[in-house]
Amino acid sequence: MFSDRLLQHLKNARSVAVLTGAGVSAESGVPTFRGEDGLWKKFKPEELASIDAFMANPDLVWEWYSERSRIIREKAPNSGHAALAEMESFFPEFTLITQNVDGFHRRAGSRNVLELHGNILFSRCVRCGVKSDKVESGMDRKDPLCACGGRMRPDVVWFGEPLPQDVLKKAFAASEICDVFLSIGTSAFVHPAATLPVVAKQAGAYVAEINSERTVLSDDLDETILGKSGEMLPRLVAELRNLIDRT
Ligand code: BJW
Ligand code: ZN
Repeated sequence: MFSDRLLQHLKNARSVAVLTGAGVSAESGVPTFRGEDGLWKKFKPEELASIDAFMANPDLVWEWYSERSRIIREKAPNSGHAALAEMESFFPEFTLITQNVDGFHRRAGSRNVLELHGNILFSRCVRCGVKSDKVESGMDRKDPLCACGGRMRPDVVWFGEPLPQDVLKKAFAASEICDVFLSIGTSAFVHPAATLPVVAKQAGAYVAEINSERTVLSDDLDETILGKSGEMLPRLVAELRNLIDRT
């Protein structure tokens, strides 16, 4: 199932970095973006997930985000999230970098989490930048306003927008110094997130991918483990626990 190389690298690792994507939450019932049942099959990113779309039709964009945040509130983290939360305790340094906006990693108990693309359960003012967790106001009033009069928008990162710089800096730093890097449940299409496994590899880390299918990065990584993260991650954690207990 897992190569001896991966297990030995993990056993000896001091620092581990993990990048997760929508695939990790798929088994919780949260749709992914790409692929047959992906969100982008039904909705065009430029019509709903861009600042231009938002400014042109905030009601429509809020409707979409309110519905998605409602689904996320109703769903729960799965066994893959739980396994990653447990894995954090195995290593002196463990950084969980996620592209996901659902907040599931923290809900599952992970502590050192870097959210690259924001969090759908929060909103922020386009004018003064103040944040709010009252995303529900997006449902009560479709175009909620900040106290300063600016428009509140979902606190996520749309295409063409910069990622939060402090978070991105920490993600690059963790990727550069880690001994093992795991890329899990991401198509690796979106940058700069997809650059992180490459940065880790170039810096000498052992880089493995766990995904339902091969990705654009697979050929450049040390190994790809094909399977569902909700099944593979608990198995990997169980094997690691055994290895660590035996030493
Ligand atoms: C399973 C599974 C199971 C299923 N188990 N696996 C370099 C090269 C080319 C382009 C660029 C570049 N640098 C920047 C760009 C432009 C752009 C970009 O990357 N474009 C490419 C798509 C071509 N990037 C940006 O615009 C970024 N901003 C930026 O770079 O700013 C620069 C700047 C600086 C200064 C000033 C101004 C600008 C921003 C990117 C923002 C991405 N936002 C979104 C939406 C978030 C909000 C929302 O939720 O609505 O983030 S897009 C969407 O894609 C979302 C995701 O986080 C992201 C990644 O998707 P992910 O997670 O990989 O999901 P999927 O669906 O693609 O893949 C799931 C995978 O899981 C699949 O492989 C399945 O097989 C697998 N799977 N079930 C395991 N159970
Ligand atoms: Zn404001």
